Amino acid sequence: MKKILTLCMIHNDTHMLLGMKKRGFGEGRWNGFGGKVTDGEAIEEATKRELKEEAGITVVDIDKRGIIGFSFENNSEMIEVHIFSACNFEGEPTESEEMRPQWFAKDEIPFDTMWIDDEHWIPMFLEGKKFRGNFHFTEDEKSIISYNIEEVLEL
Ligand code: 8OG
Repeated sequence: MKKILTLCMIHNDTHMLLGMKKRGFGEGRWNGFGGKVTDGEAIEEATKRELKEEAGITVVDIDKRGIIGFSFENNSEMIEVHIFSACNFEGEPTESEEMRPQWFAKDEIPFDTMWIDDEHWIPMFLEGKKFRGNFHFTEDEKSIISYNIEEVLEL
């Protein structure tokens, strides 16, 4: 079974907006904003909905930048995360039950407190590249067993 998730990285020339995940999957880590695509919902629509729910902001233009598949040891479920970039938004980033937003300088991204795969693709993201990859994690989500990530021209 494959679950589709969204992830939107909000950024400007110098900074990136991340949220501290307060509960659930990925709790205690800084991340972009996103979540599950619900039945009948387009992926882009879900991306915008999650930004509104988790950070209180509205985006109009989003640009798809990556697709990464995640799998975990002893778990048959596959996760496919569709990663978007957005530079303009309306509203003030606001803490929600799920996320506490904070701006980080692009050269001070807190990789130590993020999903460990992020250091493999966020640099490509910041260089403006599109990418596709897969990561296979240990059951405790703390180590990567194997991975591949490559730049692509089209998604
Ligand atoms: O609905 P929920 O909050 O559980 O969605 C999980 C969010 O976490 C969703 O935005 C996708 C994102 N996510 C993963 N795995 C990883 C990962 O390895 N790295 C990053 N940066 N985000 C991830 O599900």
